Amino acid sequence: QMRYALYTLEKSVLTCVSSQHRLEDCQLYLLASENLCHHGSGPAIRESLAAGVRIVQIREKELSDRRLLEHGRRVRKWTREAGAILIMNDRPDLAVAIDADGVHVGQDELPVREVRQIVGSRRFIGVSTHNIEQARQAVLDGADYLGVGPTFTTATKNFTEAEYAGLDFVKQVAAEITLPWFAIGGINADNLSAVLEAGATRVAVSSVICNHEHPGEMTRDLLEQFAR
Ligand code: 3NM
Repeated sequence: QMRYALYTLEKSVLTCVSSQHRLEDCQLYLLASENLCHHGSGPAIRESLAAGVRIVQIREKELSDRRLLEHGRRVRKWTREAGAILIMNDRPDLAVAIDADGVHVGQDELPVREVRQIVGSRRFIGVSTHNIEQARQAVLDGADYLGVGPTFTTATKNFTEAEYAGLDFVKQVAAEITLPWFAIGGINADNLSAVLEAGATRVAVSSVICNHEHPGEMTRDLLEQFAR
């Protein structure tokens, strides 16, 4: 019995360590929204997975629950086949229903503690942060990764003047936060190098890939910049 207890403990520690590594290794995070995509979010997701994206977020604010469930199950299949992490925006219940790897919440959504009760300890919880105090708090709350932004102005999400963060916030986070984090907001092929120079090692993008005529090409463009 003792040996069994040790075995299951070891197995859960190993699972935990290896899935954390999977997250750390991701450089480019795609947030996919149907209404941003030229040819629908399905093709954008599949093309970017084929081009090397290893983490995808379903970010749909307008689909009915039933449609979101169906869409989520399709994306779960594609991400699993590609060995990629799948995150559900804003909906811990649907993250569990489609067996996503995690859920992402903003500052006005459910706090990490409540989300953890729904999704359990094995799923990732990501938190959007817009200043260093929020970033520190998310770490204390037990988030698994952070969104850090908005780095540049973006039309994808509405921000107040006070929430605008910029490259200075990226630099602050780079200097003190050890949890995996993704710079986000208005990042494209032209400004990515400035974000990496500011200390980011991972970025999250939406429109630059979704809105591109050839999402796979833009994905490769961005990933090549990391390689350099
Ligand atoms: N969250 P794009 S910025 C969804 O700063 C989102 O927390 C942000 O889309 C944050 O790459 C953002 O098209 C929009 O600018 C990201």
